[in-house]
Amino acid sequence: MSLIVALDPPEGVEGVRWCISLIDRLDNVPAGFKVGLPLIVREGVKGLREVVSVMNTELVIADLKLADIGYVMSLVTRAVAEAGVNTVIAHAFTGTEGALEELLRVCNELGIKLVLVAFMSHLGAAKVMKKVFMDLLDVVKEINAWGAVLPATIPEVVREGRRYLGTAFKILSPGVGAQGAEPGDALCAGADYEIIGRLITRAENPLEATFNVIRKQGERVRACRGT
Ligand code: BMP
Repeated sequence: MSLIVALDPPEGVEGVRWCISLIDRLDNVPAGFKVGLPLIVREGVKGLREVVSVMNTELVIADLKLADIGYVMSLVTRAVAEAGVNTVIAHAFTGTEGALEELLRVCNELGIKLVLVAFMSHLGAAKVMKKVFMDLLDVVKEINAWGAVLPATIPEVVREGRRYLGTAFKILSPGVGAQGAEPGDALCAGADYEIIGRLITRAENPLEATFNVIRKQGERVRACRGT
């Protein structure tokens, strides 16, 4: 299973209820759920805990996009760990000494997987991140993160990331659906998971949309691998 569903409650809904209702409807079919600031800022760690308590997936990701000194990132991580998440996302660009090294120590202590953003999926990211992409991949390697976020919208970046990182790291790729990539694009380029939000969460029938995505991923992967 290569699908992670991003639960970003839209404006005007009650965040906890919105997330729980989707988790319920999706019946733990995806490999994981990712929640982030749109839920946590509005509902706090207490709301996060409520949402996490109904998940029964392999990956329970807090997408905090941490980018601070190690001390502060560690404080935040300890707070969300208490809600039961097993994976945290931080930015790679803060570097190792004084930042990610310390965060990794805390993640290891708490049994949390650390995923680092090495390239983003929106248009403007390419302009800046292209220049430092290899350096960010070096940070992923140096920290020995569990995985890296690389964009489904730019499959060459995923391909290059996979070549450089080898198979010891997971690649998680957002950008499918609302941002333009097709299900399976990133998997064909070497990603382990595609992170998908609105294509599923805003569908009239989210479970049916999930099965459609899984079917398309399978078709695309079979076509690109010639199997
Ligand atoms: P959607 O499929 O609705 O576009 O959602 C994508 C999800 O992936 C969002 O939760 C967003 O925060 C996340 N994401 C992204 O879109 N691009 C990135 O480069 C990194 C992300 O984490």
